[in-house]
Amino acid sequence: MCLVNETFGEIIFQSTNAVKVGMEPSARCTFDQVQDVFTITGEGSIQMCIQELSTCKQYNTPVKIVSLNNRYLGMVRQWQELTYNRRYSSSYMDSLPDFVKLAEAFGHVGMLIETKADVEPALREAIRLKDRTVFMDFQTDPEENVWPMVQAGKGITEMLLGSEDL
Ligand SMILES: Cc1ncc(C[n+]2csc(CCOP(=O)(O)OP(=O)(O)O)c2C)c(N)n1
Ligand SMILES: [Mg+2]
Repeated sequence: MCLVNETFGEIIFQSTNAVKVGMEPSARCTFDQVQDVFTITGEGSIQMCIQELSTCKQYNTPVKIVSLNNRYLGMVRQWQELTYNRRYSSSYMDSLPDFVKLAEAFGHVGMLIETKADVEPALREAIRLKDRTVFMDFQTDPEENVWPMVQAGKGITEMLLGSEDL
């Protein structure tokens, strides 16, 4: 299994790159165990390269897209919550598409995952669908924060490990 993640990355590059890994035999050969290519993304990031669903169709690349959908540009929202007293601006996503229909419109499999109990079965089903690109729309907590973080202007030794450090 090859995992491509977006942490600290350039969010367009991340998902586009997953398609490339799925597509290129030479990239596959560098990891002889690569069978399933998963990309873990957010609903904001994936929309910056959603056209790659067409590339997946054209080149028949069975990428599995794990989209963690919190209905926010989460990293931006977190800073606005902690530093700007929840004055959310341009970080909420109140006009999201139906990602299942969107995936299906491109000729792929779309799944909506709304409960904890459905997480593992959805992942197993995606792995079972070997030759298909599968878009998994996982609904997550809109205000869950990511820790640790270093606030603007603070040093690395002032890192916040959780909300108890605020
Ligand atoms: C091309 C590009 N533009 C902007 C950013 C800044 N940025 C980092 S995370 C983020 C929000 C991502 O939102 P989403 O994909 O929904 O992920 P979440 O944080 O909600 O899990 C943005 C805009 C970036 N990393 N790359
Ligand atoms: Mg998000």
